[in-house]
Amino acid sequence: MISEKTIDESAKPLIDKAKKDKVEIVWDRFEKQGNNCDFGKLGICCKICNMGPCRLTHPSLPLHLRVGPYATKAIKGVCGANYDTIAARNLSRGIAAGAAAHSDHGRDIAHTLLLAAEKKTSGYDINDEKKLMTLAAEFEIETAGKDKHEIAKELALAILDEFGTIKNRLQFIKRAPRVRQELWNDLGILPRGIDREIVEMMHRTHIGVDNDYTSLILQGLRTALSDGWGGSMVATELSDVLFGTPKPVMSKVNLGVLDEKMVNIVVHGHEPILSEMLAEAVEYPELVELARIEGADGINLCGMCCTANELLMRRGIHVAGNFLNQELAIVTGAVEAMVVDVQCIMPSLGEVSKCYHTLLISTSPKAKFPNAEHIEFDEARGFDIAKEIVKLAILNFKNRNPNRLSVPSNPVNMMAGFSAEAIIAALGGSLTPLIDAIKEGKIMGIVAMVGCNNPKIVQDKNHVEMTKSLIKNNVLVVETGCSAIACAKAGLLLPDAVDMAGEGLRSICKPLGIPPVLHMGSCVDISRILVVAASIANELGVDISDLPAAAAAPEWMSEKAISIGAYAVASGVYTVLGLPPAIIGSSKVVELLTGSAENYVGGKFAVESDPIKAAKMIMEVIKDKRKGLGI
Ligand code: BF8
Repeated sequence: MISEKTIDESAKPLIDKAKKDKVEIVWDRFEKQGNNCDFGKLGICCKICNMGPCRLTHPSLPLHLRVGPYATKAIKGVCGANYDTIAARNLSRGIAAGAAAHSDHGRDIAHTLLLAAEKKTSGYDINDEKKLMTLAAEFEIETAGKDKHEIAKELALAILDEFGTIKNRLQFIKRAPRVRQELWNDLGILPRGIDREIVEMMHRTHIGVDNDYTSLILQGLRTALSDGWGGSMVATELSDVLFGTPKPVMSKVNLGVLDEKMVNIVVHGHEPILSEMLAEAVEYPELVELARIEGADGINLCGMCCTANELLMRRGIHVAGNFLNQELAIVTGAVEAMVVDVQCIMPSLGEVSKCYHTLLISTSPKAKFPNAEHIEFDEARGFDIAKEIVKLAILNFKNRNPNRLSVPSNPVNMMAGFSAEAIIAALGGSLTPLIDAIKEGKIMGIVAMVGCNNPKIVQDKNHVEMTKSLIKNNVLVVETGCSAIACAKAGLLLPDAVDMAGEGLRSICKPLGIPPVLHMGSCVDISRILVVAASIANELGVDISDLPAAAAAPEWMSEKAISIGAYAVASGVYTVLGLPPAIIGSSKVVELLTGSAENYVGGKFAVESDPIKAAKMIMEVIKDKRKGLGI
């Protein structure tokens, strides 16, 4: 067990308070786990069929699992699956689950756009007409003589078709450099349909179907590509159409954004559909008045995890924290309601909220929680449901226990809102100044820092240390998800943070008034990073794999992060993970993903838990790529 749990100053006193209040939180449960399952860590256990669960012996297992009554002598599963098949199957199923989560989120946004276009919703409409028209042109939708709702309906239907399309090629793939599209096609990993790749991955990993580890991993990459260049890109683009394309915006971050004197509502999860309505509802005059009548100074809406990032990017709404902060928000005793939708929501929240007065409200028909009140969301009544939830939170204000109240002070200022469009606007209308700065060596390269928190690593430490090291070496860092929130809490998402950057990077960011670390949004918004990378590659007439660029997920934990890593690698990007995936038991799968993958797709994985060493590894790759480009 690590002795230090977090570098987040707003979280530290609340971890102590949880202990004092006798509330079990994530680090307590992590400690109770003891050592993780040794077979599981190596990826050599299989429970895909009921002849098992099977587990294989391995030289790196502890002695008591190799010799004696608890040992296994098996080097194959009952069906005959070997180390490579089992490890590749397990990893590929993780990719399919991650791709499914991102893509189902994308489908929900597309469905909301369809309902909004048909005027069957309450509260939703087309916000960014320019983006609507750009996407309509991309999907070859005739727009002449049609109003925005007709166009939006056709676009929503065309995009919903991407999930099960019989075209055999996702539309957004055309955004990638032509050489990359050809490479995917030649390798047989060009994604054909979003749902199709996920379903085929599940089919192939059923007992007795695809048993060749290379074949499994290649389909894993295709499935991941259907996420990055498919489901996630759909989620991002259509959220922009509905709610607006982000522009630079100032905000505040950490658990100190909760306000002792206000009704605090925390939105947590991923989809912006309900949270956008809540953002409207907290400003509804009758509800603001009700909050005053109930004795509060007002209503304070803030966010957790990627729902936070969605609201932050478009509205500047304050961010309470990232993945490991979710229980601690309730431990403040100041949260009247935590409203959750889907993904990365700990099942423990109901238990924790019972120890305080917090109402945990689940809203998605797909995600129900023990000890939560379920108020099902319906786009047709979006605004009314949001008002109902806000009212419940206000009426819960009086139930606070003043003796259990403790809100940290000193939230940190931050700047966010860097969509691809906002970056281009900040650069004066094109990517050329950025490309010139890269050519001149003022900016050595670009690194995408993404992914989660994980109690195996001191919260935020690796995100922050790695980012600091990279900007010092004149690398522009672009971030999403919990990584962006981690660095925001550390003050790296402020224009003043250029003082921590190398001279070259500083010389570019300072006159533009932008931070050296750009917040590009939620995890589905990694698709924005793909768009920027593809645009730079297209501008230079090269492939993405030729760019001085890399990715890192230093504290990853979710299956979505596995899918993200896989589509980054399949897009040609060197990707460093802070923790190994469960494949170590198969030397062949390890070699494929960290070695020969580069020969296939131009990108590969590396694993390094030391953030400074990981940054150094990335700098070496960036220098090599620069050499390759002759810059
Ligand atoms: O999708 S970074 S812990 S919140 S999975 Fe989850 Fe990981 Fe955070 Fe956003 Ni992404």
